[in-house]
Amino acid sequence: MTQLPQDFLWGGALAAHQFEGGWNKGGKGPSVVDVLTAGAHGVPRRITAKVEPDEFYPNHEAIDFYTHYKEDIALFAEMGLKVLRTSIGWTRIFPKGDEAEPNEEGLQFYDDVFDELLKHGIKPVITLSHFEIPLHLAREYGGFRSRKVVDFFVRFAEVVFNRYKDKVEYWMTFNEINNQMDVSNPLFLWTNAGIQVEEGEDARAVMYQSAHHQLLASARAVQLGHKINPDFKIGAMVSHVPVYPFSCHPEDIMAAEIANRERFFFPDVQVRGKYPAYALKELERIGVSLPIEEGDEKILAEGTVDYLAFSYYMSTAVKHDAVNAGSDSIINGGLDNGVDNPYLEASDWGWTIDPDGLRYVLNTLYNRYQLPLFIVENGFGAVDEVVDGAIHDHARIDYFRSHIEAVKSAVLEDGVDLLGYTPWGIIDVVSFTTGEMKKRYGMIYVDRDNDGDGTLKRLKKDSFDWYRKVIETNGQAL
Ligand code: BGP
Repeated sequence: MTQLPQDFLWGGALAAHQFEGGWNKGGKGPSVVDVLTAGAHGVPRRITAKVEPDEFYPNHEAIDFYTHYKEDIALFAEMGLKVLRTSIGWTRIFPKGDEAEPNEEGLQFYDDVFDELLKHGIKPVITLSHFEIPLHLAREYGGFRSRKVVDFFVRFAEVVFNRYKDKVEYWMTFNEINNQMDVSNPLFLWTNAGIQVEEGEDARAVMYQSAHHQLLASARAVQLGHKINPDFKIGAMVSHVPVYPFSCHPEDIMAAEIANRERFFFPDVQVRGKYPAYALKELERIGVSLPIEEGDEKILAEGTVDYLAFSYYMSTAVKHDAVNAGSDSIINGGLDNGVDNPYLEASDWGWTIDPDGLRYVLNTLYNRYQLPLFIVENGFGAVDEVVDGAIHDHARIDYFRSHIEAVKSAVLEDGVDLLGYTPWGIIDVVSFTTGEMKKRYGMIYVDRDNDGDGTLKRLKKDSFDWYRKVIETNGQAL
């Protein structure tokens, strides 16, 4: 094979809460992200107690895809996308999460969006929850601390699987389910699992216990989906920031091995159907028991995923004797011994640029799990300038070129089975970690600034035509 497979799924990636807007339209209820304030360079986003804002929540309006979807999908089609990876806003379907019946207006919205995509030959690839747990389930039930939330998630999955069974083939259960392993950042447990850790609680214990419920929810959804449509491909989705040893010092190697468990714990269960030995040992050491009930192990064993999707943005490194040397907990994935890698350059937000890391990750994940992989996020967050109506985003094109080269090496030289590649934020969206519009990923520019001002006009960046040619030539013209 000298070329990527003809059916390689070139696409773009988005998440409902970061681009749809219309946060309370069409009967939609608030989700956990609807109470996240805007951040700014270096200032973390905060979780507020109220829903009705007296503070600015950038995702409430986002880029208003809710009313612009026809225009945006036409642009995606012009680019030649074969798939669009996005999510279903859980609270459009179940505004509070615990209702018996779904909200028809929310279901109709996704019918309209999926029909519009399919009309243009673009297949939707859908994440059930991309940081979108209903706020009511977080506030009233403590999110995935409660076993009841497993049933609410499965009910939501059942409704959308049935409704869209002829329109969607590829599904994922939870976006970046593993980033909550970084319990030092309160945002992740909140957006992944609907949990706020109380004073005096051991965050890691809380995380592991609720993770059991979330893993059950994922496994039950996989089983149910396969019953509803045996052709469904249902995947896990993880963030993979590989941790390199800083040197060949054996203790650095071991420090990296241990740190990488943060990345592997969730997919180890979702792919292999049981808890890995290192996690059971850690639980024993910290004196935590999981809320396992009769039958749970069988569900985990029988609800394994069909493929593994992941996001890749950067790599990091650890040094066994470094303590909190890392410059930022997000960048270093909450690793106490995270350090800067002197061989790599970084984006304006400090995310390292490491295309070889993508080839490394593709090999690591494929050899560990022997399942088809799907890169459902990869991209370069940068400030874009509009000059005479044009955006010359050459740094972004360079980033994609080098990463697609890495993809080709992994597939063509290493034999990795890869389903497709969907760059993150194909159109500018609200940044998740910072809450800014200024950190842009798109190949389509949206005129909206950090304060929410702007015409919302869409403009093609230079990367738009570049990527169109990449897709047209199946990755030959880079
Ligand atoms: C991933 C999320 C996305 C997205 C992306 C880029 O963690 O799945 O939702 O936002 O990262 O991150 P950011 O927007 O913070 O730059």
